[in-house]
Amino acid sequence: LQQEALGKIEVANELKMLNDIRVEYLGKKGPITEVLKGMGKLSAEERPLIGAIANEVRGAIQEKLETKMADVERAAIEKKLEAEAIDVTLPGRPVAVGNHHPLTAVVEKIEDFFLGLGFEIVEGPEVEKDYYNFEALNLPKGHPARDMQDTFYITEDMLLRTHTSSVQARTMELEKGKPIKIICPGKVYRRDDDDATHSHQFMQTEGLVIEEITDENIGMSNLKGILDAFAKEMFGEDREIRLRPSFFPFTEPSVEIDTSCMKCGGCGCNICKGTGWIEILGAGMVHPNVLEMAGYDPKKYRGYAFGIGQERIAMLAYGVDDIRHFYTNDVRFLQQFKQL
Ligand code: FA5
Repeated sequence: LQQEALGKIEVANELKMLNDIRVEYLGKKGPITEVLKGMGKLSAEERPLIGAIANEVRGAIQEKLETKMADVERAAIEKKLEAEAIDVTLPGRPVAVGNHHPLTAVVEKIEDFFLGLGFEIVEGPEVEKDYYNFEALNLPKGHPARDMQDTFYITEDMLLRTHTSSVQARTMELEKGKPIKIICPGKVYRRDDDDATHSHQFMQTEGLVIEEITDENIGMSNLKGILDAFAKEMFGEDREIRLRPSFFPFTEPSVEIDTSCMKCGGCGCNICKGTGWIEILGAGMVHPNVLEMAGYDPKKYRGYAFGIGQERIAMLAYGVDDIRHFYTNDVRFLQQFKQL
């Protein structure tokens, strides 16, 4: 019996086979258990003799089974390790790394420039009260100049802000009578038809400086100087700006500022439509009515404000000829800005 069991164990090469052998020879219904069960029927002389033999056979089978099981398990683990082995000499798969969106890069550049001049950054809500977007900026309900900014209304008194000038109004109300020197970057919304230079959602950076009137009054010359330095910082030393008289109800006088087109230099491109100039911002001296509404005495304070169109700046800085590229998330477009 022992020889037979050991022979079977020898050729078994799977755990299941070994387990079957264990049940067959050592299980409850196996021959050794049978022998041990029948011990009572044996004589007193035979009992220790047969008992010793049965135990020896059981011990031998058990020992052989355990060693073989350990061997089979080890072999299985080795096989698995071999199959799952990692070849550390293989070159790694490249990880796709993203990069800054060109608009983010421009916002950061604009912020850096103005922070360097002592401006602080202030933010305001995109869902805005009609009051801060229009009324506090000298644009009462029904004012015809509201048509200049076609508006997404949410209710009669709530809207998606059409410009970051709303943050001007909020800050002035908050600071009441104190000097202010801030920029406010953020998203704005207008019911404009999308084309190469217009988007229904775009970004602006507002600037507002208010100072007490002294002998060294701040005026249009400060505004021009700061924005000229800004254009040179963004587009290079040879960039020029020009001021065109314009109208905004919240500034007097008002100007629109163009910068010379870096792409075509005036000979004709999609960005400047062949004029050689592209409008980048609106600006002016803060209207006395706006100062007064926010609690500033216009005889004691004056200030200037500007609203920069960020996409236009990015288009000029990176030679992008269609504003819609910024919002379509085409990876081929975005990957061109890896250096930013
Ligand atoms: C304004 O929004 C005024 N709030 C700017 C201002 C601020 C004037 C403070 C005086 C004092 P305007 O509507 O012109 O002005 O817009 C300012 C800039 O935003 C434009 O010069 C242009 O660069 C950009 N812009 C306007 N409309 C769009 C549009 N639909 N898509 C992309 N950029 C736009």
